[in-house]
Amino acid sequence: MSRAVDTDLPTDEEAAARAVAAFTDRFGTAPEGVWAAPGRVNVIGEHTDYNGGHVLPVALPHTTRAAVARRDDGRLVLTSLQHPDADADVAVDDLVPGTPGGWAGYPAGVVVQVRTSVPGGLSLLVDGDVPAGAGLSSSAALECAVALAVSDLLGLGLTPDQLVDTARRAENDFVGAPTGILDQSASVLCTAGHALHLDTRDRSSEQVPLDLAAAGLALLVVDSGTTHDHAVGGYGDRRRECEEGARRLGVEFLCDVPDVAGLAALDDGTAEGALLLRRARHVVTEDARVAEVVALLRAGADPRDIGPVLTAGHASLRDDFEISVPELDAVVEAALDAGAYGARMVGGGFGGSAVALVDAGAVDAVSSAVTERAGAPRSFVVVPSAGVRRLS
Ligand code: GAF
Repeated sequence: MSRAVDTDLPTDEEAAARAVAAFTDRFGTAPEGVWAAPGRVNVIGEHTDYNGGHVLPVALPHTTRAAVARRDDGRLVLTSLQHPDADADVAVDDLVPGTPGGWAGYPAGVVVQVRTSVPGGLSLLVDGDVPAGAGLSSSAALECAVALAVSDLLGLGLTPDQLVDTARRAENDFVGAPTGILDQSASVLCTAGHALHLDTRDRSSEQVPLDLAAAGLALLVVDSGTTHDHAVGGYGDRRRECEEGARRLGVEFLCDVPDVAGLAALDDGTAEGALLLRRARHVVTEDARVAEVVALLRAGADPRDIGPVLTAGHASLRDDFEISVPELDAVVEAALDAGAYGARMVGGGFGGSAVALVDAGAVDAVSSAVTERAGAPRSFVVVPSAGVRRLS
């Protein structure tokens, strides 16, 4: 049976001490500080963030930590406790998109943007517990921890929106994944006990209280065990399809279209028109689902009522956006059959995780069901947690 709660997550103090010890062991001196940023899970609002729409993520209790110190030899030396055989050591002046690659590309993509401020270079040790490749934003957590680290250490004073943009550019321009701002915004802006209601067009946001435990509920995250990679594959295809749909409709973003009826012009009798209509229908209905969930939560409704909206979101991602996989569909079905009020895949798609809204007393039963029926290796209850921060 999979473990339903990650009881082995370190406290911030424990995480900082472990990073300081590992950094000192590796580099022979203590770091100048340790910074942490969380992964995220999105309650609702997938693939709306590059379509001028809304999202509603919560930060995970799982974080990525960066222990950092300045150097004087002009090099960027990167080491990770999770990738012990993949250190990177490169002159700051030699950083170019794609080099270094792999996990080191994410911190390097942040550092390259501030390289005129770090002529001496940096030593950076990474530690963390955000599951990688599980659709829970381990890459954004790494980028955001490093973005706040360089901002603090180099006295850059980046605002929260500037941290988000710095982290996002690392992903888009250095790693080459054409993502929106959902993940980095969640990692920077989320607060404990709340979901972040973000308008990705004007960047206005609202902290929506989310105390599921008080209602006897739990939000269970289920890692399907299938991994994804947004730098390759279908994510970029979906983004291009959405942009083409908006172009044909004469709008800047698909979320400018108020309802599904406004998409009718996409259906021009061709297979491509029908495909663009399905993609756009997901985006427009998903943005409406964010509004529906936020309205229910604001009105103090029974949070069980958001369950069917989550399940409708899964059907839309599966049938219209076509980014689910059989493993995720199986997790959702198993969770619903085991009594979940709602369930859906989360994140960019083509693998990763799902969420299920369940009675607190049913967490073990639903965890067992998704493991036994869908082969999901891991599930845990999310407590909405804090965003990026300095630990020491
Ligand atoms: C990935 C991307 F990084 C986000 O920007 C967002 O588009 C998400 O997929 C889908 O909602 O996590």
